[in-house]
Amino acid sequence: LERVFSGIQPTGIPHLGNYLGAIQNWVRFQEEYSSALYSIVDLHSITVPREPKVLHQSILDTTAVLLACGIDPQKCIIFQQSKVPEHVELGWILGCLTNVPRLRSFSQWKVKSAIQKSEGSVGLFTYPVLQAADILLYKSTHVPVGEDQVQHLELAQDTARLFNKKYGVFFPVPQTILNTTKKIKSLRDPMAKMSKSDAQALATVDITDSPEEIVLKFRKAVTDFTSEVTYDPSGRPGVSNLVAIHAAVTGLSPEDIVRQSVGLDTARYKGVVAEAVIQKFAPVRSEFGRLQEDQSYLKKVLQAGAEKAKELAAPVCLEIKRMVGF
Ligand code: AQP
Repeated sequence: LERVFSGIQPTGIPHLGNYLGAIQNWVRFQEEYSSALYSIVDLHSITVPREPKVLHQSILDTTAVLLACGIDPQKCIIFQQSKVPEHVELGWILGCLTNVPRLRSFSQWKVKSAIQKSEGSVGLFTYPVLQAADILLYKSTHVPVGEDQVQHLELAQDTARLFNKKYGVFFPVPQTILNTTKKIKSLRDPMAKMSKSDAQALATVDITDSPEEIVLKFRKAVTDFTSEVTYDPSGRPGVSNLVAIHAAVTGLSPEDIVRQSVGLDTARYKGVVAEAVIQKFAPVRSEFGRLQEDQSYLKKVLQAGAEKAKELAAPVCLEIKRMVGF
C-alpha cells in the first residue's frame, strides 16, 4: 500500500505559496496514491502563541480552502490532527527515542526560537518529533515536502529505523516526495517566503482574496528600477517572483512568460500577473464563499475524517504500545 501523508497549519487563510507549493500537488496525489491523508495540524500551530477564537476559525477556513481547491473527502482523509489523540501518544514514545542535540540542530528551531525572544517553547523544540509521529502513525510511505522540511523528514526516517531496530520491524521508512519548485516569495520582500503569518497585509496573496485585493497587492509588489520583464531570481528577485507566480498559474515556463511579455514595463506587467491570478482562483474563491456559509458541512467533513483517521491510527498505536512493553 502506498500512502501519502501531509499537513498544513491552520494559521490563517492559505495563500498562493501554499497552493502552488503544496495543495495543488495534494489534489493530484489523492488520484495517484491508493491512500492519502491530509491533516490540519492544529497541534503544530500552537507551538507559537495563537488566539483561540482565531485558531478555531482558521481550522474551518483552512478546511474550506482545501475543499474548494479540489481536496475530495471521498478520495482522501482530511482531518484535524488534535481529534486523533494517538498523534500525541506516539509523539511521546518517539520523543524518548530522539536526542536533544539533533533537535537543537534544526534550522527551523533556530529561526523560530530566535524570533520568539523567550527562546521558544518546548512544543516548538519537539515539533519535528510530533511531525514524525504524524507520518508514522499511519505507516505512511510517501511524504511531500519542501526543501525546508527535508531535515524534519530525515528525523522521521531515522526514528522509524531506530524503532524498527529496537522493537522489531514495524514502520515502513517513509520516502520523500521533494517539491523542487522554488518557494513563492513575499510581495513586499522578495528575499522572504510568502507566509500566512506575515504581518504586512500586502505581502501575501490569499487564495480567497477579491480581484481588487489581488490587483492592489501586485500593483504594490516590490520590484526594482529596471522596467523590462526578465527572469533572473538572484539578480532580480522581485520581478522574477512575479514571473514564477505567473508561470505557475498559467502552466507556462518562466522563459515563455518572458517571451510573451516583451514590450511590457513592470508596472503594466503587474496588472497582467494579477489578472492571471484572478482567473486561476475565481472558481476556488466562489466555492470557498459557498462553503464558508455552510460551517455545519465543514464540521461534518472534519468529523468524518477524524473517524476514518482514528480507525487507522488506533490499532497501530495499540500495537506500538504492546511492542514497547506497556
Ligand atoms: N511561500 C511558499 N511557497 C511554496 N510553498 C509554501 N508552503 C508554505 N509557504 C510556501 C508550503 O505550504 C505547505 C503548508 O505549510 P504550513 O502551513 O504547514 O506551514 P509553513 O510552511 O510555515 O507555511 P506558512 O504559510 O509560512 O505558514 P506560517 O506563516 O504559519 O508559518 C507546506 O508544504 C509548505 O512547504
